[in-house]
Amino acid sequence: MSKIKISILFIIVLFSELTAQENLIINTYNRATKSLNGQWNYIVDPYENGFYNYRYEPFENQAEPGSGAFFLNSKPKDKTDLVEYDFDLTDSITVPSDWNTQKENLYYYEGTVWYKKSFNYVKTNQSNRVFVYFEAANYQSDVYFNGKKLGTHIGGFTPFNFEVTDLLKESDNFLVVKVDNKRKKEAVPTLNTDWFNYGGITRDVKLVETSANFIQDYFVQLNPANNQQIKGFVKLNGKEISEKEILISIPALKIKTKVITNKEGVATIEINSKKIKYWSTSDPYLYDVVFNVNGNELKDQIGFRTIKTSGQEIHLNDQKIFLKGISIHEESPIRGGRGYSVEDAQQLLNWAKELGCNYVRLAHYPHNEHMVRLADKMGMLVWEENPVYWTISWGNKDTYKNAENQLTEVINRDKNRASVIIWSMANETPTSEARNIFLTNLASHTRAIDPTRLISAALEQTDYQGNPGIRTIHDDFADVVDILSFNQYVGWYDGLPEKCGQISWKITQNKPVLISEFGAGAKVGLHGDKLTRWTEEFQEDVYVQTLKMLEGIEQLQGFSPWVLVDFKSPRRVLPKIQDGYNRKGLISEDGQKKKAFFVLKNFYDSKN
Ligand code: GCB
Repeated sequence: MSKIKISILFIIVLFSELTAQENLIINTYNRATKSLNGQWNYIVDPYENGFYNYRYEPFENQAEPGSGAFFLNSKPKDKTDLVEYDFDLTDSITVPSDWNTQKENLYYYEGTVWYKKSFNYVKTNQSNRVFVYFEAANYQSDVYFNGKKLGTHIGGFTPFNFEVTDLLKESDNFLVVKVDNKRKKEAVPTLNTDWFNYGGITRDVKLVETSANFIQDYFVQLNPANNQQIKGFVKLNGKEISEKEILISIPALKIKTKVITNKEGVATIEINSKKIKYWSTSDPYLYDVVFNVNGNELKDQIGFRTIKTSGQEIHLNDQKIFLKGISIHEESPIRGGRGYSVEDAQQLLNWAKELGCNYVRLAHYPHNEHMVRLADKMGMLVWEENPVYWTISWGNKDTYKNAENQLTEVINRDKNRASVIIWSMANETPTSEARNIFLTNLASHTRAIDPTRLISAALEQTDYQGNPGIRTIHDDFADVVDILSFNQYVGWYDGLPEKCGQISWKITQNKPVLISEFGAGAKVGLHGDKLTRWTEEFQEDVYVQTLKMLEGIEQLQGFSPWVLVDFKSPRRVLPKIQDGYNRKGLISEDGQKKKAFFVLKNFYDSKN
């Protein structure tokens, strides 16, 4: 066995015990919930004074934390008592939303902000259980409820929940969250990215009320090996979960079936039907799937399709498909800042549709659940991406664990969405043995938990045998992926647009090729000749030349140019042109379409 194989094995064994948040409740959209969105009190705490005492020991580790601990939401007991903070006298901030675009003085703030929400809550049934569920908060969240620590979550783009049943009162509950968006070298992503590090509780927060034993999770997808079989599992959470009967029905298929749980509360599902109408981009048909346990019902809207590669082709429902895509960052096209609402998702996907897309790359981190649910309804195929970007600390085992955890959380959340066809492990990561092991382990983990989708990563291209006129993909991870994707910027970072005409491609892997990025920057409304940087004409020419160049790649099965809309990035400082924005959008941040938009639209509209 080679050295690399031994170390891969070692890492697999080492990490097999480290799992993601095991109790993630999926499909909160169709459950009994109470929103905790709205106004929250907040304290900006750059010194983390509310977390550490003056000896720099966390208050939460002290037997008597004292009234300085912010999670206690302390109030003076009498007029002599010293308490140096008061959540209820502070300013308020809207949840969901980043703090940077809500509060002018927090625009570039990276650090800790404490959030507090007080509320009353009466359960509909005494025996029910209650969980607090966060769709996302960036980056680390320490969550406390009625003065007790519930737990910590790491990662800015995936959901997490904690049970509060035993701490919940009918009135005067207080939920305190310490959110810290400090960038760290060993984090995922790391210190260096080309996007804005929005901080805060950026997505919805809700209470989820469930029965004592409830359906926490399920996986219901078409069997990739048999398109007349719906396959997966359903999992209960509670004290009495073994040997339980769960009814599954799909009324439109006249299916009613029973499964029985094992000791872990899990039952496998295998439902055969010859009448399944397949979900597709032209007919995104979703079935109501209904689970029933002890009279408690949970519904979802699920599409059934297969996605596979065959040699150098991508097949949706056994038919070849060309992916007409665009890359998207999750910024609100309506108000700026981190996107969070259904309307934000709607606007972004409507633009993609107008561009003629059947596919979107959701870069560079998991987007809101609204996005993929909407994509399901609109028939838009989706690439979802883990924020393993550029120079991750490949040799650090906690970094690996963190990356695997974030990936597991998005897979858990979206594994029933027909639109999602690709899990992307990483973006533009420099090759090395440690990186290859890291990404290979992520890929094996992904295949183990979701065998129904394809794996990819945005790789980089290089000169073929030292010849800059011929480009190739020379990367060991290319052997692991199902779809060979890479970013390339000939005409922008790499010569001028005419250079596209001088490049040929020699791709040796027998796999479908999906170009994950190409593009050029342009300031909307800036016009000139096509050799003048930042003009719409320059960007337009890069698109014209690139599209011609890509015709020379035999295995090409689609692309997702960079990027739908101009987005904020602190790296982009050129006055009067960038002003803090990456200008490679086909649409400006205020919604104006640039000339290149129409070049791509014409290409997509004329392509089957
Ligand atoms: C890339 C990165 C993307 C950047 C883009 C650019 O290759 O993947 O995150 O924003 O280039 O504009 O340079």
